[in-house]
Amino acid sequence: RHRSTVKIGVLGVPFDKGQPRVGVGNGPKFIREAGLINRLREIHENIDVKDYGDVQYTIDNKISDAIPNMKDYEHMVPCAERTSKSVADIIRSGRICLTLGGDHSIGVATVDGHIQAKSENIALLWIDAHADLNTNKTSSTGNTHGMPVALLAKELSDYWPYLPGMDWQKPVISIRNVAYIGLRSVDSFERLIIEKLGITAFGMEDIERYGIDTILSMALDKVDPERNKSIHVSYDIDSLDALEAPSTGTSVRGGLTLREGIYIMESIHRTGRLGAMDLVEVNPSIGTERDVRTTVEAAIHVILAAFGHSRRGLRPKDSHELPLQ
Ligand code: 4U7
Ligand code: MN
Ligand code: MN
Ligand code: MN
Repeated sequence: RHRSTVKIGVLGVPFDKGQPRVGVGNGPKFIREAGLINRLREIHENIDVKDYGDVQYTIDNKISDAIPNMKDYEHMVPCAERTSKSVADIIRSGRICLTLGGDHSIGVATVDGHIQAKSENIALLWIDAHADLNTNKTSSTGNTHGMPVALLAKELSDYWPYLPGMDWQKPVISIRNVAYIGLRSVDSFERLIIEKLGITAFGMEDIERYGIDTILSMALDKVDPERNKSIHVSYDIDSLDALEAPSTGTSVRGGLTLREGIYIMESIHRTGRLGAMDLVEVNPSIGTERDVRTTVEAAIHVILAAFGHSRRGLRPKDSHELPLQ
């Protein structure tokens, strides 16, 4: 009985220009400093982790102020292009790509990179309090961390103006391959789009009614009915209740418990088909020192579950050496 090797590539994207609050760019640093890499290696003996460091980008002056109501677009574009390339390279090298954000605008890039590497056969689980489904026309904030799913969805491409510098971002995903879990703060235009396109969306009231295990199989039945796709989990820490993850920019009460949040990733791990995971929106500049620790630890628990950490404990390597009769 041997565990199969789990190969992981960790990528930091210290990007904070998709939303107004400083600090979210330090998410990767705080998560690493809490010992992420070694704690991944401790999951079991067949874990192979490589840290690829942080994505660097230089701002593109040619496209400044190009798009109305998309703040700091000239930052988002080059960062996304670099991130997509790195994610694709990591997945092509045979590793599951774990991307640490940064704000959720980087989700455009990570999902794009995954699609590039796996030639489109992916299912996307968007674990979030929010739908991140605004276009520049519907957004009330102009913050691009509320737009990544709208940028990715084929069905919404007609609602966007031409996006200079984003020509690399294709093919995009069909919204039929996307499922939301954890929604509880959806803007009215987002709701309209969800209903009009029949997007698979499970809010907190659905989790209340059916339980997280049933919700997960319902979600996979929709986006991965043959159970053969590479799964991308884009995990916004604000999907967790504000008590579990206080240090985040757009926290909403009444969210997932940490137990539900961990269970989601344990289940996805058991499919054996996790291809990439993003853990975004941890902002160490929000809240007290204790809030930050709570939030970072929640993020780490969710990540460890994704790569096979078992709450039952590890079996000993040599059970015949047990000091028991
Ligand atoms: B996050 C919001 F208006 N919908 O578009 C917007 F409420 O990545 C919030 O999920 C977006 O944290 C939240 O700005 C983006 C707002
Ligand atoms: Mn989000
Ligand atoms: Mn969110
Ligand atoms: Mn947020």
